[in-house]
Amino acid sequence: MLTVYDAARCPYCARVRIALAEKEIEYEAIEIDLSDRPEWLYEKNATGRVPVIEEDAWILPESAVIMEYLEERYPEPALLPADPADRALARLWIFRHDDLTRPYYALRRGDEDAAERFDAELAKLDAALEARPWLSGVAFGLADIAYVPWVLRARDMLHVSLDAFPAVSDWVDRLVERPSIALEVEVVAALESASR
Ligand SMILES: N[C@@H](CCC(=O)N[C@@H](CS)C(=O)NCC(=O)O)C(=O)O
Repeated sequence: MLTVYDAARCPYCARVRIALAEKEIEYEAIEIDLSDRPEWLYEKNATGRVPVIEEDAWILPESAVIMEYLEERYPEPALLPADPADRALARLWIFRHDDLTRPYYALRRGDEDAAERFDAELAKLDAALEARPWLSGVAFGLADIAYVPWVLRARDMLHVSLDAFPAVSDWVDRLVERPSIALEVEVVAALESASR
């Protein structure tokens, strides 16, 4: 049985939860209180961060690496395109996720220019999603999973409007039809109502 050291509020953990749900892999989730982390978490990940997965005493941190591991260990359904060029482009999105997440965290901190910076990144996503239906290319996949946790949290917790970004709005509408993402929408709604 796979174990996930998890935190509901963590968008990096959301990547792993979504990938596992898409692949219908059973796992045990151990919720970590990030404000009062157990000492033993540092033995599993020297940075003390989540997510971490554990399988038969074998341990792996880092959400992007975990997603790739899950894709190779449990290849069906495929979440990376078959074509090597498309796979590389999906990986490029994942590699550059900081472009979106840095302004997201700036927005959460209330930095002065953060809203403009975040909107500029949404505009980049919008242009990409106008050209192709998914960040992963012609089909849903890991690049979409890598970005959607922050977009949902921005929309539902930071009240960022997606109205000016029709291709992003359409992408989110298509994503939330997937049970794996619908579950994350519920996680985010619970976080939002707990914070009120
Ligand atoms: N690069 C890591 C980032 C994980 C991360 O930053 N997790 C946050 C929660 S969202 C965390 O554990 N924060 C605790 C800390 O930074 O001490 C990944 O992709 O898994």
